Amino acid sequence: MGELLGTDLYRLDDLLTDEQKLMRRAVARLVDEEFLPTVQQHFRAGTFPTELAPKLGEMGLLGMNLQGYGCPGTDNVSYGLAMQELERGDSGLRSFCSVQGSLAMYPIWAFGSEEQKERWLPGMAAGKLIGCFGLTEPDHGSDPGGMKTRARKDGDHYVLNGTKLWITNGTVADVAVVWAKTDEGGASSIRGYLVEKGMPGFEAREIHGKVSLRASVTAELSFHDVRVPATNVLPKIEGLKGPLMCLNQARYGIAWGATGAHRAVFESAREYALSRVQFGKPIASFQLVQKKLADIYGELVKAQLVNWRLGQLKDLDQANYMHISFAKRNNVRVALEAARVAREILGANGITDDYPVIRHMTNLESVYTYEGTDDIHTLILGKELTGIPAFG
Ligand code: TGC
Ligand code: FAD
Repeated sequence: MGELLGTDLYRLDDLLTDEQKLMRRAVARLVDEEFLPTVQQHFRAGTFPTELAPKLGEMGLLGMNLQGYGCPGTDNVSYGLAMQELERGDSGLRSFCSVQGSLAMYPIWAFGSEEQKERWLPGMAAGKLIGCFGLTEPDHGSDPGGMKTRARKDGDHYVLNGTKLWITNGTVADVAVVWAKTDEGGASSIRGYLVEKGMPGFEAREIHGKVSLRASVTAELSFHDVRVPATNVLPKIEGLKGPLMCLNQARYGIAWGATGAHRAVFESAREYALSRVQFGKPIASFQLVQKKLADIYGELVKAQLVNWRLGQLKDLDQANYMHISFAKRNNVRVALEAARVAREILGANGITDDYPVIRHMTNLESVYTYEGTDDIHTLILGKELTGIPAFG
């Protein structure tokens, strides 16, 4: 897992198959040759290179671990390795793929009708159609069960009203998977609705002013009496469990992705420490700097091992949401700390986007919050360890 580093001290790559290593190399090449040369420009402009979507599709990176309907159906370690490489580029790139594959394609794949799957999945896998996922609302983030968005049955349609906030890919999406309660109320009445671009009453507005995850589209979605045909309701799921099952898929990808950002800041700090001379020596020769590098690297190896075991469990269908919370919480936390320390090693250069470190650092602040905040994952673990839910 550390092949590109040239410092795979723990020989983690021995845990991978040749096929997994080849796939990782192909994704690394895409990131190095087609994404990294433009990331600074996109980060500054607050844009995402949507034109990369067909290329991501061609490489099988959209809905990668799903079977059929044009999806490659890879094992979960391969999926994780790909997310790691993408986030070595930028969290925005991994986010794009996570939302498309795990939050928009997965619910259609797992809970959709045959007609819905045929209609959406092949185009989404190819990157020709884009999806987004609307769960969070202005007044309900960590507690999505309290959502206010409502769907009222009216003949063979549902009439949707409400607002979803912080929606990745919101303004570029052809289809939004929107979670809403039916007018009967109660948690079990939460259903998923496929809201299509252009449906009257549906609007997506981009959110500006982000200082984090700038190379990613984030939007507010509003629904004013949007008439959604009953055939666009996901038939095979009801209740909060539906969106939470999608989050498990995406959180798994984030646990791997965070180690990509972690590796990028480690490599940048190591290279800088070896070339920056102060007091007549490279700063890498000072004990305090070596300690910082050793700490960053040690946590990286541990996070990668957690991911590898998690991937194994997931392939055996034995990973539950507690395992995924453990990995998301640990790996994002240590990546963020690594980015802060790496920033310190770069001195004043650490605050410019000419180096990748502060871009990753600010991105990781979003990753720390989305897909369940660090606090929420702590409480999920706490509940597992004590049997006592402490959410409310
Ligand atoms: P609670 O009563 O505990 O659970 C309701 C039902 O769901 C089941 N369940 C899960 N099932 C599958 N996976 C999980 N992770 C599950 N967690 C719970 C549970 O067993 C129960 O089932 P049943 O059959 O008994 O009904 O629900 P609660 O209301 O107390 O909430 C629990 C809590 C706080 C853990 C949950 O709501 C939560 O995870 N909150 C965080 C919200 C969140 O993560 N939002 C993310 C939005 S999407 C996003 O951020 C995308 S970023 C995209 C990007 O750019 O990468
Ligand atoms: P809140 O829930 O209001 O939390 C505020 C603070 O209170 C946090 O520190 C939290 O940990 C703490 N807190 C809350 N409850 C508890 C508790 N019980 N105990 C202790 N502390 C608590 N959502 C989507 O649906 N789709 C998307 O595509 C999407 N993309 C996103 C992209 C970005 C860049 C960002 C930043 C967010 C995105 N989100 C998306 C929303 C994200 O999932 C939420 O921001 C997240 O779930 C937290 O909700 P909140 O921001 O409302 O914070």
